[in-house]
Amino acid sequence: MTDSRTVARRYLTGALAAILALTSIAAAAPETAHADPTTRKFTVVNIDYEGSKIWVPATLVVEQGDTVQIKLINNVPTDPNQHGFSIPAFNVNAVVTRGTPETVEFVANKEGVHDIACHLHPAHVAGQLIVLDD
Ligand SMILES: [Cu+2]
Repeated sequence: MTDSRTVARRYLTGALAAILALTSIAAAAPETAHADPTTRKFTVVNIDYEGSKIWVPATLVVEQGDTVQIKLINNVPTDPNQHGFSIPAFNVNAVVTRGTPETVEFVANKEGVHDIACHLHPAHVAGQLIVLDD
């Protein structure tokens, strides 16, 4: 005969076994919430929009720890023939001459929203590098 305490003990033992089983499944499952660091490649072009210069795309999104490779193309036909691509947070300071693409590479090891600007002509429309917390 089983009294209520025995039933309760059996129930709790079963529940504990289920929790342990679920925990071990969770521990064995591959991590999906955070991607492994990878190399993110972008091509960004300088354009002239009604007299304003802007690097397009203006917003780049990566995850913390990623290696970021950005090919920079300046084919704006008007002078000056050089524009800057600067991300001060990562000491990126490229000068891109019309017709001569440049590539910058760095590790995005600081999360947050970081300014992108032309350090030669501060009147440009600025952009952002968004580094997501990993
Ligand atoms: Cu410029």
